[in-house]
Amino acid sequence: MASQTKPVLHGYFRSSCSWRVRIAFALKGIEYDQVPVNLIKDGGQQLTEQYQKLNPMQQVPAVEIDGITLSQSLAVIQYIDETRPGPRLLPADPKKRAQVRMISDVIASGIQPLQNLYVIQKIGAEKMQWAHHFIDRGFQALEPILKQTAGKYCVGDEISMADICLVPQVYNAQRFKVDVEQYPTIKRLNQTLVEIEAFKVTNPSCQPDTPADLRA
Ligand SMILES: N[C@@H](CCC(=O)N[C@@H](CS)C(=O)NCC(=O)O)C(=O)O
Repeated sequence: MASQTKPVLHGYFRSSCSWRVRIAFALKGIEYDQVPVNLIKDGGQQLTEQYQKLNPMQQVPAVEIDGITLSQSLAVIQYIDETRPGPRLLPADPKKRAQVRMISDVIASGIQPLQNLYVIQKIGAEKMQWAHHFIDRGFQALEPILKQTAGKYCVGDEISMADICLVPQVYNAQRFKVDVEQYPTIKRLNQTLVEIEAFKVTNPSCQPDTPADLRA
């Protein structure tokens, strides 16, 4: 049962996983509060004992919603979808739903964890090349998958969790200088999606914790 209290998103403006949740809230028209967790400042506020109580994985996002605390952006998105009205984020058709989950998993399990901050900090001097390699490798797999599944959006013509995962991952790819031109389907989908209001208002460039020099 959805409570009247606004959900609270503990996140970071530039975290792709936090951005996924912001997009889901925006697509559903759900008001929420944001509590910034700066992943860089003070050695990383996600590593504090206090934050660890919210998410033992010491990562953002963590979401307080309906009396529970959830981490893992895909679990949050699916919970929102199952408990709130508004456009479906996972299609009713089982085949399309499986395709949405497949694409979301390629990104959320097969790409993002390999370029996550904690991992690349461990890599050290080679971190740019490392992240570039794994995003590029992931996109080489994602491009033919999307070629098969995409219509206007990642799976057919309805926006879904797959689109929610794609846009923040393309943003990360650009940060790590991956040439998105090599991936025409990914590029086309991203160009379409970034023009949609729910993706625009949740962009890292305009969040409460976006530093002045990165604001657009
Ligand atoms: N599977 C998790 C991954 C969460 C995650 O990797 N979060 C990143 C930011 S996108 C993070 O908090 N990194 C902090 C760190 O690596 O120390 C999810 O989907 O929520």
